[in-house]
Amino acid sequence: MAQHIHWYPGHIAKAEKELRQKLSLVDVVIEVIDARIPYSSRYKNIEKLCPNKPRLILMNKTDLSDENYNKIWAKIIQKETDCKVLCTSLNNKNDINLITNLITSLSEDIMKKRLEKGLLARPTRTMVVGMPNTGKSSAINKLVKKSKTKTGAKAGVTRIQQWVRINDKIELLDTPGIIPTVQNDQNQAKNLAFVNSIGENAYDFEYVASELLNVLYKYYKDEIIKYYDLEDEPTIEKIALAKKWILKKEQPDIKRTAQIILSNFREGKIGKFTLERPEEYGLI
Ligand SMILES: Nc1nc2c(ncn2[C@@H]2O[C@H](COP(=O)(O)OP(=O)(O)O)[C@@H](O)[C@H]2O)c(=O)[nH]1
Ligand SMILES: [Mg+2]
Repeated sequence: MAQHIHWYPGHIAKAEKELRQKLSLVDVVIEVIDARIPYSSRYKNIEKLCPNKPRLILMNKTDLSDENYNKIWAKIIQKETDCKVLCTSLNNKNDINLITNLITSLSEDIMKKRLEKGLLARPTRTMVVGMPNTGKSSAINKLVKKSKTKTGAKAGVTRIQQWVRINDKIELLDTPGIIPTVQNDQNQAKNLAFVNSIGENAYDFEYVASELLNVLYKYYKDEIIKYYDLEDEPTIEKIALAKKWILKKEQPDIKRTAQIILSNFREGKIGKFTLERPEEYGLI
């Protein structure tokens, strides 16, 4: 099986350029990361793409992550980035007012400076950025639901992008900024593959599923063993046999089992898991 996740480095420069352009249009950036992989789902270059711009970090999908680690990671990221970090689960009920109030307060200085320079008062402009599948569209939909008023294309903005008025103080770009998940870090690539943030053509299911089993066995041994009725360390083959996912002649159906393991994890069926620990990265 292919033990590697493939990258397409040509895309990164173009994606970064587009992202930088979009970011230049806004006052406050909303960055969405995945609470199950809080380290790997952050784009370490974002600060360079929008220097000195206030950012609100939504650590999303906390309904799928380990609640013992949500606060710990939020605190670490807040300290490291000097940005406000909010734990969210955007497909559940969420206090959107909390997000809009934070955006308004993060832009206070910028708005004050505009007035001091003699510029006209205007709503705070914001946009959502993040890696694929972190919940960017969900965030936009939730914010937009409050008000459906599109304020029309502005000069310098591609036609397909629209500003949506969220309230009397905030305008949101209705398309997200997609952070390229293209870096030469296999550990990060694996973590992103676990949470379905990387195109499925880039990797082998069997490889990614067996790596996921290793991580789950390391951090959530009892849960993973119990869920698949195992006795000891999980492998795809053992799970296939235990669950009777077999082909002709009693052969374990490895391919199908690998896919099921990945889906079970991604849907939170096995448990609420956080796959990264601060100490792995020397952060504690
Ligand atoms: N469980 C859970 N699923 C979420 C959450 N936020 C988004 N999703 C789901 O994750 C998937 C990707 O979300 P989407 O907003 O399309 O992500 P995008 O690719 O960043 O725009 C969708 O199936 C969403 O329903 C969350 O907080 N919890
Ligand atoms: Mg989307």
